[in-house]
Amino acid sequence: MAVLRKLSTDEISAALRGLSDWSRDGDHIVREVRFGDFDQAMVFVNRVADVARAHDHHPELYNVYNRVTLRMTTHDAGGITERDIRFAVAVNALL
Ligand code: H2B
Repeated sequence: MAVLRKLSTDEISAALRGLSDWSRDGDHIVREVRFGDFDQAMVFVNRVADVARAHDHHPELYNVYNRVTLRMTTHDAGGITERDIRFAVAVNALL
């Protein structure tokens, strides 16, 4: 499947230029989001869970009080693919 092709460094850089607040950390793309409090962070986590179900693609999610960190990679491909970029676009649309 084409979307499961690992993107090249140049392709990842190009994708990130169009994707505010995400950065690359090795085989992941990463974004941290801060909210006013824990409850707002949890509402966001549940919206992200809906995106995950819709995309059949699942983030690594980390929470510390009002902060949520998302890390995306495609395990099936062993790196960053178009699926991760699409997921990040959908997450940004929530914010
Ligand atoms: N999520 C993530 N982040 N990476 C994957 O490789 C992955 C996934 N694979 N969710 C999906 C599920 C795969 O197992 C199914 C069959 O699409």
